[in-house]
This record gives sequence, structure tokens and C-alpha cells, in this order.
Amino acid sequence: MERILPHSELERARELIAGAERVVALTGAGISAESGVPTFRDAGGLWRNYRPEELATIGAFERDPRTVWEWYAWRRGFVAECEPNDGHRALARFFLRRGREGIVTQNVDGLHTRAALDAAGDGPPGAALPIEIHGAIARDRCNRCGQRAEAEPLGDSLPRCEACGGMRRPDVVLFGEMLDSDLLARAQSLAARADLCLVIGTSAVVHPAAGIPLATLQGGGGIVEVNTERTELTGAATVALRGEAGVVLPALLG
Ligand code: BV8
Ligand code: ZN
Repeated sequence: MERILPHSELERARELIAGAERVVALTGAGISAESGVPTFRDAGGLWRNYRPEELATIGAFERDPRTVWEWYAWRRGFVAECEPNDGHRALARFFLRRGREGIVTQNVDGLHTRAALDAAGDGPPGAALPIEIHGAIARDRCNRCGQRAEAEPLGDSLPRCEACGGMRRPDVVLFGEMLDSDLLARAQSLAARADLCLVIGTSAVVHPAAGIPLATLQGGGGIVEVNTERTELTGAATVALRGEAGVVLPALLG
């Protein structure tokens, strides 16, 4: 669905960006939708008719680790086939040009990182690398000692930590779990100091992530929202651009 944006709204958003000293972007599942990664809202029923909220929880993992592991193994395989889209690429190029990090993502699909490495070529990707506040699906973490490891194909027995024998789980934050406090503090401090927060492809209902754009508002900055629908944050946005991230971001940031 390619909607032609009202010229004035896009222009207003471009002026806000041009005038902003510090910009931060909070992204959600919507920025990966055009890469073929189902959003949380659309993912219900995709895998054995479960809803993500039922599986991506610490309770489900403790109750039935095998089912949760099989869901993550399926998602890993799915995501490994997906490519960053024009929205990821426009964002990566934008932050590389500005030379200061600013991408905070709720997504665990690793597509921002791949877009950053592609955009940087032989140069340093640093400014375009995302702060992955909900972790990364392609990594494992030990539930006991926290040791991280590259993901391996799921075998008959559930993966164990080489260091301590504890149970390994995908290195993502499940519902009911605390986020990594350093990553969250970095994201919140970037947002609090930002003049502008781009809120891209998120329904803005999951906390504490959804509070990040509010830190920019409290710091006197503004919000530009990019979403195909209205969200909880639309009312607080200085400019709300209705459209697909892969179409809007190149026009907005190009
Ligand atoms: C925490 C990683 C403290 C895993 C994720 C009751 C019990 C326990 C907890 C709670 C509770 N009530 C509230 C809570 C807190 C809970 C929460 O916020 N729940 C919500 C549902 C109310 N939060 C937590 O549990 C967090 N931890 O609070 O710790 C604590 C500790 C113990 C007890 C209490 C509190 C942990 C949250 C992190 C969970 N992990 N992901 C994985 O991915 O497998 S969250 C996951 O869901 C995503 O990462 C993301 O954050 C969220 C989905 O949101 P979106 O990304 O926005 O995606 P969604 O599908 O919703 O929306 C897509 C949007 O894109 C839409 O707006 C759509 O219009 C738009 N769109 C679609 N296509 C496009 C587009 N836009 C642009 N272009 C397009 N093409
Ligand atoms: Zn361990």
C-alpha cells in the first residue's frame, strides 16, 4: 500500500530533522514488515496457532521450554532468510552521515545491524549500529551464568551452557523479564538529550520501550512518527507520517 504523503507533512518533518542537533530513532516490528518479518500483531496464529504473547514470556519458557525453543528456532530460520529493506537502509545511511549513534530497536531480528554493516562498507558502522534493548534472536544466553554464544540448530535435547551446564535460551528479553539496565539507560539518556525522536513501526504499547519517546518530549524535543496506522503515540507526535517505513524513510531521510 503506497500512499502519497501530503507534501506539507513530509516537508515539516524534513525541516524538523534538518534543524535537529541530536536525533534518536525508536523502531518496532513495523520497520521489518516489508522485509517479510511478521509483526507481533500479525504473527498470531502463524506458528501452531499460538499468539506471540503466549510464547515470548518467562512463564511459558519455565513451563514449557521445548515449545518456546521450537518457536524461536522457527523464527530464527525465518528471519535468516529476510533482508534489510529500504527503511533500514535509509536509517543506517542517515546515522552514518551524522556520525552519532541513535538507533534504538525493540526488534530482535538483527536487520538494523545488517543494514549498518552494508551501509558502512569498509568504514566503521558504529553510528548506525542499533541499541537492541530486547536482545537478538540469533544469539543464545545462559539462563544461569549469562554467558552468550552463537545460536546452534536445535537438537533433541535442549541446549546447555558449556561454561556452567545451565539451560541456554535465546538472548532476547521475554515478557515479564527485566531489560538489560545498561542498554536501557543508554537508550533513555540518548532520548532525553535528543531534539527529535523518530518513532518508526511500533504500536508503542510495550513498556519500558514505549516510554523512550516520552523522554524526548520531557526534554523539550519533538516526535516524528512513521506508521501505517494511528498508535498510542500519534497524539503526542509533532508530525505523524502515515505510510510504510520502506517508502517514507527514504523520502524523509534521503
Ligand atoms: C518488564 C523480545 C519489568 C522477544 C519483546 C503483566 C505481567 C508482566 C509484565 C507486564 C504486565 N503488564 C505490563 C507488563 C510489562 C510488559 C508490557 O509492556 N506488556 C504490554 C503487552 C502491556 N513489559 C515487559 O514485560 C517488559 N519487562 O516490564 O520488566 C517487569 C518484570 C516483571 C514483572 C513486571 C514488570 C519486557 C518487554 C519485552 C518483551 N519482549 N520482544 C521477541 O521478540 O521474541 S516485546 C515485542 O513486542 C517486541 O520487541 C516489541 O517491543 C513488542 C511488539 O511491539 P511492536 O514492535 O510495536 O510490534 P507490533 O506488532 O505491536 O506493532 C507493529 C507496528 O508497526 C504497528 O503499529 C503497525 O501499524 C506498524 N506497521 C506495520 N507495518 C508497517 C508499520 N509501520 C510502518 N511501516 C510498515 N510497513
Ligand atoms: Zn552458564
